[in-house]
Amino acid sequence: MEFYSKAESMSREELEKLQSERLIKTVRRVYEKVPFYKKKFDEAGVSPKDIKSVADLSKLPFTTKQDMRDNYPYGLFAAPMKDICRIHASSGTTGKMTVVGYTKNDIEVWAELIARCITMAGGTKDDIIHNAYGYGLFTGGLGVHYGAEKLGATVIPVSGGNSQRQLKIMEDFGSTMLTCTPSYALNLAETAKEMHLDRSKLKLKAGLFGAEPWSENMRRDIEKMWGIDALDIYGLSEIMGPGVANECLQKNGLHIFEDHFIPEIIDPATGKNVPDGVAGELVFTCITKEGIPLIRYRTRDITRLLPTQCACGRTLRRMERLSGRTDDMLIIRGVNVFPSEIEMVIMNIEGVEPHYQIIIDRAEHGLDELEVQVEVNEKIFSDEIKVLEDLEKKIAKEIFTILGIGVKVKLVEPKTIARSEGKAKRIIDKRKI
Ligand code: DLL
Repeated sequence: MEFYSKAESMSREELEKLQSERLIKTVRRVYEKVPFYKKKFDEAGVSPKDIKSVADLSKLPFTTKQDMRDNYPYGLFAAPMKDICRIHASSGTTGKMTVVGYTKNDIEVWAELIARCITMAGGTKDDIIHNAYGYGLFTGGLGVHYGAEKLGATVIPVSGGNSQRQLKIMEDFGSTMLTCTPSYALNLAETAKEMHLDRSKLKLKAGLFGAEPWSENMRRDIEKMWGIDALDIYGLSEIMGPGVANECLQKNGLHIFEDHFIPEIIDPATGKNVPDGVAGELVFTCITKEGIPLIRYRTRDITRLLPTQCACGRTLRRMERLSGRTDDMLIIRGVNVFPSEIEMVIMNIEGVEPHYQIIIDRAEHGLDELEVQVEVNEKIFSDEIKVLEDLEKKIAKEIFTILGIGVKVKLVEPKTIARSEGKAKRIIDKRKI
């Protein structure tokens, strides 16, 4: 089978050799060019000479989000500003923005990675890519844009928002692939339904959805609503943007572009590496970046590396769909839960719409309480109170059986929960801590 890059089917030995060469170069580069890394390595008692292969990776100290904040805006750049041709930043709900810079070569590599993602989803230069990720400081829009062009496909830089217009464009311009957040894909599908859009007029065949957590059940809903293959695309600004890992049509985990980023999974509490197959915090080391090559960056994302080979023939290791972020994990009366697990449960229940919100509050007795607000369809909502109450109980019972936590469930009218055009806000934390 032909892949976009020969790196996708390299033997483990070949790949590790390439990774080692690139790692050695990057470590030398950051040590020489970024005072922060020189200091950090010196303090950890490690010198670039100690890094001879990927096996030495764990000798290096971690980089954290706090390090990025402390060196805001350009302190971790390893290239002079005259060589930086683009800046992106993630807004960050807490604290300062995280700022990243790209050299011309970084942009070129990034475009190639996105071209590889699109190819994994079955896309070719014949595709018309409807790119509804936001354009701007967010990496989604421009990241996907350059990759689609690199592949030779046609890109429609529609960005987020104005759903009715999006659908008109999709129909008139013959879009074949949709790229946006999974929550916006649902939002668009809902608008299409309201507009009585005839789906047979659309040419859409696949979508690359990411930038926020979603579940297998959400995939099922999106695929059904659109009649397409819905694939998961992962990335983060600090490491590159979209295109750090992507699902192939096997839909069984995301292939990590290991020729550019070395993944590790660590126990977030101890910082120790865990074996493949065990869940923990995902850590990446950039080995080809010039602008801001981060070493052992703690993403705070939780996943595991899948130990088996993928049936598609790619040898790049896969990570499981993210289960959440360390900072999104809710601890409800001692039980750890991720919002995506709640999503998985509620979206398996008949009559429930894929729109929900989790509200955390601290009750008078001092314990945290969780309320799950879920939209139901018109038919159920207009039913008798008793039917609604029974459904609330059923959902709460299901959450208790599967996740072991007691929550309050509130069914709400169709369209009450705010629709997103980018990343959905699933959690509202009312606790005043
Ligand atoms: O969200 C980059 C991106 C754009 C990825 C478009 C995919 C598509 P940031 O704004 O820096 O970058 O946010 C990164 O979003 O650490 C994850 O917590 C989350 N995230 C990204 N992709 C996924 C995904 C972009 N496929 C943060 N599944 C990451 C779950 C995701 N969470």
